[in-house]
Amino acid sequence: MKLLTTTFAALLCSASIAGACEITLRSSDTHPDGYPTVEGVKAMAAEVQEKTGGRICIEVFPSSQLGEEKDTIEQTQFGVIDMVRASFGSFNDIVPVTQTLSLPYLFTSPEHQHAVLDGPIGAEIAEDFAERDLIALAYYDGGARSFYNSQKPIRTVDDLKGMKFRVMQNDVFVDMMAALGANATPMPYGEVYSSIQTGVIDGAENNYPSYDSSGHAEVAKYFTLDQHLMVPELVAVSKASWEKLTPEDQEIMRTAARNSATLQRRLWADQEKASEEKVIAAGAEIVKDVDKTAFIEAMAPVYAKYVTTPEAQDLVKRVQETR
Ligand code: GTR
Repeated sequence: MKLLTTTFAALLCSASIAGACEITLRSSDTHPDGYPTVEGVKAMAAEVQEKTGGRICIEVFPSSQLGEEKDTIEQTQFGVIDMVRASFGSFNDIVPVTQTLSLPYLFTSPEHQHAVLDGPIGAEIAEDFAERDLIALAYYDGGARSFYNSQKPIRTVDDLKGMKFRVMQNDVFVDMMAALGANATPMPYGEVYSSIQTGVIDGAENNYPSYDSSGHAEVAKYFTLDQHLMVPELVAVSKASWEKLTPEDQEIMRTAARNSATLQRRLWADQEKASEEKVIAAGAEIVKDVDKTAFIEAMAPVYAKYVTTPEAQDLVKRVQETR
């Protein structure tokens, strides 16, 4: 059914513009239609299609149709998929600098994160991605991630003791849970709902829009606004696909991606509010009076483990000093 819908959409898309698509780029996203990241890449697709007179089409495959995030990143590296929108948290094994940029409480606000990613640090990170055959085109918002679970309201670090939480498949996040006295179960996003439902894990952690759109709010109603992670999101193109484009078309892609980031960030802010209201109306209990200082202090061992080289120390310092 999903496939039929997509094929139909692709037909419509190529038929709607004079001239059929000469190049079709397949883009993967774990999120469903309507989610800000999916809508961001669709807006990029519309601009590219218009500016190339319909020659270049980007076909967005939402809802993990092309696979779970880590797999689709590898497929993009190898040119099996042309584009991927994914969280920095899923690039940890491939682009090590993303580990530093995924440290808990590193970014202090969306504005801080934008200033870092839109400045020289963002450009340097793009070079690291390019060395791994991924062309970084746009940094999207992913908000702040907080804990949620099916068992009880979490108010303090102590409340997390011994509980089991899903984290993304990334060592930084596993160590983060250990630093908080909890147990981490790394697993793909698509397995989280049933794992909470069957009690394999007590909960997970994410932003409001993901908590809402994944349905996790239905099975884990206690949400604690501790905002421990602000992990950037990326739109990347496979180097193999990129090199098939002319410099002019590459420029069109870059501009459209930049414009899509502006739109995505606006959609993100709206969706955060809408999802918060929706989960509360559906019965989620949100703990807002969290002593964040205690959470921040508990993360010291994670920094001690991951910020050891002069390069990592310098990067953390530069991020913290960015205004
Ligand atoms: C979301 C993010 C996804 C994915 C997911 C997860 O916030 O947008 O790309 O990384 O979290 O937890 O796996």
